Amino acid sequence: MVKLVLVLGDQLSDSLSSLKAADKGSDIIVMAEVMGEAEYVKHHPKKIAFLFAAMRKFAARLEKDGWDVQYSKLDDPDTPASLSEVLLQRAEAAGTSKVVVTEPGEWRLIEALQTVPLDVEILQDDRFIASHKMFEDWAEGRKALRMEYFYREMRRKTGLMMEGDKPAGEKWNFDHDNRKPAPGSVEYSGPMRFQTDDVTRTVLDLVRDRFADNFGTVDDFWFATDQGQARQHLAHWIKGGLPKFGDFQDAMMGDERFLYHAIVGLYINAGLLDAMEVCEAVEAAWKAGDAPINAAEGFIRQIIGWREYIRGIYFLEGPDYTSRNVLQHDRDLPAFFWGKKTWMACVSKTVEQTHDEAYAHHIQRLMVTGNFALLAGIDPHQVHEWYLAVYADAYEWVEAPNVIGMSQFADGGIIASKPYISSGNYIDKMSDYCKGCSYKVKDKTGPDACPFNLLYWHFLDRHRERFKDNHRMGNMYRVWDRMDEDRRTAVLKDADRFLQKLDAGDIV
Ligand code: FAD
Ligand code: DLZ
Ligand code: SF4
Repeated sequence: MVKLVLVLGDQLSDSLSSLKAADKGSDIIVMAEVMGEAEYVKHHPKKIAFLFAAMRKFAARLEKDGWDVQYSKLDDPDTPASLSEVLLQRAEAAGTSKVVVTEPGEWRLIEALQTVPLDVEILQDDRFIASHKMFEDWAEGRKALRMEYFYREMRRKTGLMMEGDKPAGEKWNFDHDNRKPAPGSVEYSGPMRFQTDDVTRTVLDLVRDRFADNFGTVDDFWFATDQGQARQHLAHWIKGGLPKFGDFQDAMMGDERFLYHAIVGLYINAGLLDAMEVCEAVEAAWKAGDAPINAAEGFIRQIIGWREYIRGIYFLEGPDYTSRNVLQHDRDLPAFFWGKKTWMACVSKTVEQTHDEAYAHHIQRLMVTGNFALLAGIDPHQVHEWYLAVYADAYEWVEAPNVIGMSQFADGGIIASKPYISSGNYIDKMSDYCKGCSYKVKDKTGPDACPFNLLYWHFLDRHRERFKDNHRMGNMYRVWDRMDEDRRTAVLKDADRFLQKLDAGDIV
């Protein structure tokens, strides 16, 4: 019987398991742009445009390679609203009930495909290095699922930067060298920017027309939209950005949105770049003496360590993960996350760049917007939906553990052994934001005090019962307890006043 092979927007890889299982002579590739996928959260217009353009180009290439591709465009009048309906429509037309698909990266879609009244076979996504089975075996019986140990297994499994059974340079982790604050200037020209071609131009018009109300813009669109371009970008970054990637990985600068970051997450996650291909290219640069060991190891750890570990957690923890909220935070997401005014320069800059680029780097996501949401007690589900919508690299398998787990501690500490919180001090040390801020980072109380300073202690005070015995937080509580009582009272009062203003919708 003829099979329909459903290829999703983030499955644009030649090596996809569903394509490998298909017969070019008889099977039909189904791809579709549908409102259901574009609207389950209000995705950033650049993310939608990137995916639609990349999907159209991938479909054209498959067709050129001899596949029968049935592609539904969003503005075709007979395109249904959901992927399930597309499958039913295509199945009826082809007189078949058999569907093959590589496992989607969101429980929502897995469940939808499992309940569509067709014979749907879901294959493993073997673009990832660790299978579900490997991760489950690794996790089995462990008290704590710490990434560092998983990463070592992955180094052994891939052989990346290994000398026999020992790590290159005799250390697994060179992070000690990777914590430099914002540099005076950046020597890398940033990600490769691509001219819009005909396919992309048509998609940009469509997205401008249909998604005008979504947060973000398609103006100044520069993303790669096919494998060839993504590879050009990768080579450009390895030459210009990788050598200093490690040093300034945690730094933040108001006028340097990309610093030395790779900007490859969106390409790998959509399938335009392969994770091992990227790591091997980085390893080769290090071997050739073109990148220091702290940069190469640090980067490879992000991909074979963090990225794989995060996916493992998503599938291990199951579909209820995104509704976890152990800290019982219930404040609404403030309007400044959607671009309304805030006096906090760090937040304002991070949101502005997110609006323009559908991108912010890890420390901006974790220690600015994420840190604020956690300290202020924002409902983690709303935080999760925001991150899922606004970043071009966001799909639930990778976004949810990073937000619910790493950033908001809403899973109770599966990923993070303590909450990622900081006062303004950390932001001041790592960035140049505070210089241009209406608040004073050195002020610990009073009308000009940096809100991160106030909320930091407020968070620790209100969650004392949960965290007081956490050995990594003992120092924080000791500092708080040593402060004189008047000072503590003033901090908590000022923090309450700030939160009241936030709740009232005042500009803060
Ligand atoms: P670089 O800084 O150059 O890092 C290289 C690559 O390593 C990334 O492209 C990515 O593939 C991988 N990587 C690094 N850290 C992680 C991580 N924690 N989890 C998974 N992969 C990682 N990453 C996403 O791909 N999608 C998301 O939706 C996403 N949401 C995040 C939300 C929060 C709150 C936080 C703290 C992190 C999130 N991350 C997410 C991880 C990380 O911030 C992005 O992968 C990274 O910023 C992408 O930019 P880059 O390609 O320039 O990365
Ligand atoms: C994110 C996204 C968007 C915006 N649109 C589509 C689409 O129209 N068609 C499609 O096949 N995929 C789209 N995607 C990606 C899917 O949402 C993604 O495959 C799932 O969330 C699983 O990761
Ligand atoms: Fe952010 Fe506080 Fe610095 Fe302002 S002073 S930029 S709010 S950390």
